Amino acid sequence: ISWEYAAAPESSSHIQLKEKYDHFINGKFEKPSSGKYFDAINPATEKKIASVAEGSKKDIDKAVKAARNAYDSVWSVMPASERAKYLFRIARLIQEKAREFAVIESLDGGKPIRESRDIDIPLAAAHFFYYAGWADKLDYAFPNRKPKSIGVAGQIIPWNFPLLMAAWKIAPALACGNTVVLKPAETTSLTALKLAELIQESGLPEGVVNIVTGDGKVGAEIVGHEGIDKIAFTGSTDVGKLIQKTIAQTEKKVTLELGGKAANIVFEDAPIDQAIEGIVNGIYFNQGHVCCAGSRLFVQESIKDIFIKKLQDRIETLIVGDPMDKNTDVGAINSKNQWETIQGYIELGVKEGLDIFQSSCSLPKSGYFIKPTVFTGVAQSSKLAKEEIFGPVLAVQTFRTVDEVIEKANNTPYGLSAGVWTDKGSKIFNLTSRLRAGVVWANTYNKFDPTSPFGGYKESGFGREGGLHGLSAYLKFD
Ligand code: TXE
Repeated sequence: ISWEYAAAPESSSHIQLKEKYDHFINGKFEKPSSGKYFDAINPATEKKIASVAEGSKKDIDKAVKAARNAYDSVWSVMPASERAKYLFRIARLIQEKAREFAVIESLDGGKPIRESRDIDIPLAAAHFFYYAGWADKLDYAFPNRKPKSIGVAGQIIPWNFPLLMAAWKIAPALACGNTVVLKPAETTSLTALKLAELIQESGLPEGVVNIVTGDGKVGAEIVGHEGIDKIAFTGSTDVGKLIQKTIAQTEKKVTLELGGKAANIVFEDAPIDQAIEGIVNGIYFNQGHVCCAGSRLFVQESIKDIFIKKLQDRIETLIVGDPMDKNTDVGAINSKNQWETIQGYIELGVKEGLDIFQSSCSLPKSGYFIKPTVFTGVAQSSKLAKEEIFGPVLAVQTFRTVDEVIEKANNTPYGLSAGVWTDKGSKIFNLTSRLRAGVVWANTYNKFDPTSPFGGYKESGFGREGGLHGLSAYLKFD
């Protein structure tokens, strides 16, 4: 199947998808031992775009064996400066193939090509570059602590940033001298397998990275496998809790990056137009499929009416539709399942009698699309204020005082991120120390960088990814 890359300046270039995608085990593409494949669906068209290998216990056994062997015989004993060279090489190969990655990411997952092209793919390369730089400096990063690799890491990733999450997981693990068995999410396997092609091209020793595709059952096989020393998981809080229970009976180490329900707080002294952009980006970036999405807007009562009016006007300008069009702001919802979940929350809000605003744009006839949606007058007790929707749905509440908004913002089982919009630096410092969130952005939102640690409190999980902190998740110390 070939695709026109509508977004590229050189619009004539074609991207070729494979008909069948196999596992990547011990440096080779391997057919699934079950012989079974599942469909990769383009959520913007609802059409099948490829077949993907369905993993099983046998495949995980093979992958873990390969990873263990590579760990013992090559990777853990290789000079760190040599390991770094492979990571640099992979980073450069991602850059070289950036356009191809961007197209596949948007076809497979529904995100606007502008985001895949400008955010997901460059950031994935940046993570490999960043952690390549650390590989031979671990003793300096952790002085007097004698950092050592852990062994084989089992990594389970979600569908909202498929290649980027693979990079977040693989790059620090490898830099620290571990080997990897990674499972992409079942709705977005293709860019991880494209990455496998580059890994092969980079000459990375066989078995250092293994990628097995499939659903949650395959993920559970990784979690329960005796040959794995560390689990890194990003996904739903429910599955995260399940994993923690399983791991509790074992010696395995674990890091969990789970859901969120971030508060984005706008004070009356905020730069209003800048704040509107931040709120829109906070909740409609990647269709709201973002663990740190600013899904709760707290606006100070004195500016509520003007702010909501401006917000609605801005939402009307968002272009919703074909992810492959470079002008698109909001693409397709990642899967039918997720579309139904989000639709269920919208119906619930309507049933609760909340004020709903939806952009008046028209949606494509096929594909899983949802209009950018805002609910106002949402009570703290509403499910829309409490539960992670993971879609383009914003719940608006108001506040009068700093203490009130801190109390409301922290009144959630989650604690991943928050945003503060104000002209007063003192207010920013006050809020950032009192908000129970792993990341607090001030007068900006959704800014990611490989040098910054990312992770949450409470039911948003534990452990940090990114920066120096991201290294310690893949090391043991004396
Ligand atoms: O997540 P799952 P789903 C939240 C978001 C979303 C909801 C459900 O609210 O609406 O979760 O999404 C693998 N053992 N987030 O159902 O099931 C699975 O195959 C081991 C937030 O897609 O958690 C996939 O690779 N692995 C989140 C990965 O876990 C298992 C991103 C995530 O899927 C497993 C995604 C099991 N028992 C969803 N069951 C974020 N924090 O960014 C499933 N998996």
